[in-house]
Amino acid sequence: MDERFAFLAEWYDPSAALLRRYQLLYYPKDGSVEMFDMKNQRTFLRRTKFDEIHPEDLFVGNRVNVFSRQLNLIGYGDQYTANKLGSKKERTLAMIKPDAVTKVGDIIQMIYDANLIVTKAKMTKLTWKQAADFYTEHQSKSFFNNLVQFVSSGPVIAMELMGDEAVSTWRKVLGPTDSGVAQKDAANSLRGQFGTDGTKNAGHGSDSLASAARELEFFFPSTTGHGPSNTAMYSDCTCSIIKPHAISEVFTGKILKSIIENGFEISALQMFNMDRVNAEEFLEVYKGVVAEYTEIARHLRPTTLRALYGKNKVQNAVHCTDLPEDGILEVQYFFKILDV
Ligand code: RTP
Ligand code: MG
Repeated sequence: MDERFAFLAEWYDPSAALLRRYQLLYYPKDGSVEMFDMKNQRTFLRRTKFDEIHPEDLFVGNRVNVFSRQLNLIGYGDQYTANKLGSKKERTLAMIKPDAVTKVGDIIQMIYDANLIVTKAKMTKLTWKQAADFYTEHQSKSFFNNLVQFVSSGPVIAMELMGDEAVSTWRKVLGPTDSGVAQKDAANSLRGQFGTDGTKNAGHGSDSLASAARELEFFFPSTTGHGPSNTAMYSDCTCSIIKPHAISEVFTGKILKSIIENGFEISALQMFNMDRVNAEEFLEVYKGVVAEYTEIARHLRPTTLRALYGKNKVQNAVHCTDLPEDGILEVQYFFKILDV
């Protein structure tokens, strides 16, 4: 029998307004998927080849797109799958500190190069009090005031990272706490490249699974409350959306780097999971607008984001606002309406 991995998956069906549960089977041999409707006890999707699923995306807690349905992988379907794919997966909290926020593109590339993936992301500016709460374990240290002052001095980008041994892997990417030491002993580490000294050291990483759980809850609360607010300004802005295919093809770092190198300031940044209803609502104004930009881009503007990272007219890597006056409206849609 072909090797197969089994998952319990949930999909929110907007037309019936309910959560449907499936068993999702994946066969690595030919990259095919099969779905079984748990409630009605019948096959929902016969075994079909589906190139857009990557084996490394298959673990509990992740979200995968199967034929336009966003499935939440909520459990392993059998012991074999849990042992093979689940045992070492962890989540950790990564934070880009104010001194390295403009390096977000390189940093996201380093995250993917370390075989971790970004499952949540949000730019925020912490108040003094929030930063002090976040670093409460260091309250009694001599560097506490400096640290809190620094971390609340400008925007930070908090991310949830997932992957094998995410806690220690991410700390390895960060390098030694003191940037001076990092420059000497680990020049390619994040702090070796982007840190300045012992306090201004570009990034933070949870130091244990317990800290990771607490720190993820701080930025991305699972139940009550909203967590620190986003940084959207709603003026002189436009809305850029990196599309799902570009994220799974690992272009996020390069795209962000290019946006910054072209002179833009990223004034707000967040990862959203859009359901079909939101996506249709957002794209309503574009109905009937024919855009063949990707092909045109490849010929006329070969260095543009769509020429470099787009595949076709739908999977064109990035959305950007068409009309200047819609920029603020689109930013509001994400950062006011969807960020609840
Ligand atoms: P982090 O918590 O930020 O990931 O860093 P870490 O585990 O490598 O280091 P930790 O001992 O937890 O210290 C937290 C942050 O405090 C600042 N610090 N300044 N000037 C100093 O002596 C000093 N020592 C630590 C750094 O920003 C460090 O990352
Ligand atoms: Mg620490």
